[in-house]
Amino acid sequence: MTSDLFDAPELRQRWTEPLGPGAFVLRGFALDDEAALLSALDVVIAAAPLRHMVTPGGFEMSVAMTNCGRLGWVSDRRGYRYDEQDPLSGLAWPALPGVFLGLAARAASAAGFEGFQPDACLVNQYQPGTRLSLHQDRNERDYGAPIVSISLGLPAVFLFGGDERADKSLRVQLGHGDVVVWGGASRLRYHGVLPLKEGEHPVLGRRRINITLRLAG
Ligand code: MD6
Ligand code: FE
Repeated sequence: MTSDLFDAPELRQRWTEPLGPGAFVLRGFALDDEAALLSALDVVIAAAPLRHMVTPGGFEMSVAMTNCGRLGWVSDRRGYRYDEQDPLSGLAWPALPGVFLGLAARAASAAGFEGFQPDACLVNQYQPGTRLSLHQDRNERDYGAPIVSISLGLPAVFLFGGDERADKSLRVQLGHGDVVVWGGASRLRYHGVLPLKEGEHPVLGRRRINITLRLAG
């Protein structure tokens, strides 16, 4: 078998790995939607370009971000929050693509969360060297809804910690097409991403894209 054939999405395996209570990695879950996800992503980024936001402490984030959906996650000197407007344009964020919504609902359901209807979608772009420091996701209104996170492009090591910053972290490799669903008792666990290793992905090139879907408002 040639390596090309072996790498074909239809021949890659799908399986589920539990990460913790209410948290799962669905390996390869996004592969069937690869083409539609990538073209929807292009539409979103054309309307709301990726940009490096500034933390409340005044540091430029190494992750480049944009959003789609009714609410977008933003950071600036005033703090972190969800906003209905893109601060770059003053306009509403681009619509949440149907392919994102459908995949998010199916992934949530596969993890036991029925009827997931996100209103916020954050797109993160990592280049080699980019990292995301340990944090909790706590700007959402209702912690009862899960978060669905889609990884595309270069692989990354995701750190899945505990409820306290100092707790030991699990290291989870996330690759192209992997989906993490995370809610319930794991919803407020600390997490982050180690500096992305140098590499070239056959579809996305020298980068990793992570798409997180949430019910924020
Ligand atoms: C990332 N993800 O994988 C960053 N947060 O690029 C997150 O910060 C994240 O993947 C909450 C739930 C799932 C996530
Ligand atoms: Fe997060």
